[in-house]
Amino acid sequence: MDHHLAVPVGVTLDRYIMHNQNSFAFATGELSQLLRDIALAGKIINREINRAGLIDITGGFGTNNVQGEAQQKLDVVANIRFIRALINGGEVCAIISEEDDDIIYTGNNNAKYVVAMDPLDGSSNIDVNVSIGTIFSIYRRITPLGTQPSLEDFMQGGEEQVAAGYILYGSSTILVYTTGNGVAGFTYDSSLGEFILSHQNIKSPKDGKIFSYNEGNYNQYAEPIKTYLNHCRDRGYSSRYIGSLVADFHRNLLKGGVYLYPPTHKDANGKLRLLYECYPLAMIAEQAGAKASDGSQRVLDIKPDSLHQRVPLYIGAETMVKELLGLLK
Ligand code: P6P
Repeated sequence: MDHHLAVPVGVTLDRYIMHNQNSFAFATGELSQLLRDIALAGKIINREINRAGLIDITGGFGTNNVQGEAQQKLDVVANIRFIRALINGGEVCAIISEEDDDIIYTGNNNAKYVVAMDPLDGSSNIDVNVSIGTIFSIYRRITPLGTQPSLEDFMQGGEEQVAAGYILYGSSTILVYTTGNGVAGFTYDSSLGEFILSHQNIKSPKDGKIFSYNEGNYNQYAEPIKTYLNHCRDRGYSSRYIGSLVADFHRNLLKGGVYLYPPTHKDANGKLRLLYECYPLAMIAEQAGAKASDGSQRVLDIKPDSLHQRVPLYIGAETMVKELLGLLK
């Protein structure tokens, strides 16, 4: 049965999760609780973001993250909030985060799940009030319950994700996730403090007329990429690039479009991170009928080899990605 259609829009995330409780992914309730914990952290971050300008936490923190990028205070706040919510929720035994070099052990060694996350992607956009997002990916651990989790729990590959999602803090705040049975979207109603089901079963258009990439990198791209981009221009497609991955991805998911982050001189494997950006968005894309590739294979088929590895990303409408891949062959 397609659970999504059985649950009317307007219900809360909690009710939606309870309705799906009997599906395999939620069988014993821990994943349900984990999703609630993520939603709670999202509500807290949403509040921090909305008042950031008022209590001066938007500026740089003077520290750098593992990527060598200046940490915006909200980066640090978001990372702490998510880690704390996951530790307190008790369902997660280990976490990797864009903001931390090494695995974060929660001490809940009897917990079944591990989480890979980018707590606040696009944080350089905070000071200029551009939409930013949280991206998360959930795996069932493969190390024995009760033992210390390890790297292998995170190196299972994209196909092993049990859930993936993002929270977009934009003109409204929306949580979008999948557990492998389609994609649902929940819009935050701050007057209720609830995420409300607003997008029952997101299906991305098979084709589109929007292409998203950093024009400033154009001259660094391989010829087939340039050829594809010129096809888009010649057809009069709209070039839309917010410079905030979750915002660009979400717009293309709903409207139909393609986002490209090819290799550049600075980032020979592209800029985006496999474990907590590309894998989760690829799972969502495919569940919504779209596609995600690194230019030679499905993103979900890429074998991971390190926590913070980067891969090229071509993600969006099936027809657009297929045409691009045809040129890359
Ligand atoms: P560029 C933000 O730093 C980010 O990780 C994504 O959110 C965004 O899509 C991309 O990098 C923008 O990168 O090189 O175009 O500024």
